[in-house]
Amino acid sequence: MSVGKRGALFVFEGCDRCGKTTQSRLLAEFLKSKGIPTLSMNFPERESSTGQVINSYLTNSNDLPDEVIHLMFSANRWEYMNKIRKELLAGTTLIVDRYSYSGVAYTAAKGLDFDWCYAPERGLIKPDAVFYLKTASDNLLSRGKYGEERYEKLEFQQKVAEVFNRICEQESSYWHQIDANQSVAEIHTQISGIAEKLQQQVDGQPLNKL
Ligand code: T5A
Ligand code: NA
Repeated sequence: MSVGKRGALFVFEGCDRCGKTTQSRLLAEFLKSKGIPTLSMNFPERESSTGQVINSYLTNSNDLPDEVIHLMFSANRWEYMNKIRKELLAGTTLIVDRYSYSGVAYTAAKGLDFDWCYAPERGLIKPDAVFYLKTASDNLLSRGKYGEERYEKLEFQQKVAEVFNRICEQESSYWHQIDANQSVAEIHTQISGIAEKLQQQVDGQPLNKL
């Protein structure tokens, strides 16, 4: 399938508090200021039918088997795949705060099999770049106490980070490891430089699948 002008799919990943939301917003503003049509999204998307179940799980108001919530997170992404494809092919660049890799990292950190965790993500649209905001988890404690949500505990975050590191090595062709300890401005400068360059390269390139 040949495509004309299409948008880029940029994803932010990392542990809780690493600065994804801050950097997603800055990158979106930057690209818009360059005249590039840009849309921001985040996963989990808590508004949809699966999103409401996920939200009550994360806020500890309902319990589900690990396998079930894993598949819910994945289904939540599948719910938005047609929209994502449509936007990209219409020339809109998407900036997505968390994606399949969070799905894999948070469930594998519980001890479930890595390949099993990846399986339901296969077939989703592959990002053009993943910006991995990396830092030792205890550095993030200085950003205020973790909140009340289910996964916001240091020991668990350290396990999550190990899985992210593994994925980063495995997917090194399009993962960009960024030192999350730098200032907000330094991180933004680094990411916007990479994104601007890649943005010019995606034209005419087909969408790939995970
Ligand atoms: N999850 C998610 C799964 O288990 N499976 C899945 O498939 C998916 C998609 C919800 C949870 O769901 C899990 C992972 C999560 O535990 P969420 O709704 O995306 O995920 O919520 P979070 O991503 O956890 O939001 P965070 O609280 O982690 O924050 P961000 O977006 O990483 O960080 P941000 O930008 O809000 O910054 C946090 C704080 O640090 C400061 C900011 O001002 C803010 O106070 N800050 C910095 N301070 C110093 N230096 C910097 N460079 C800074 N950058 C930001
Ligand atoms: Na959080």
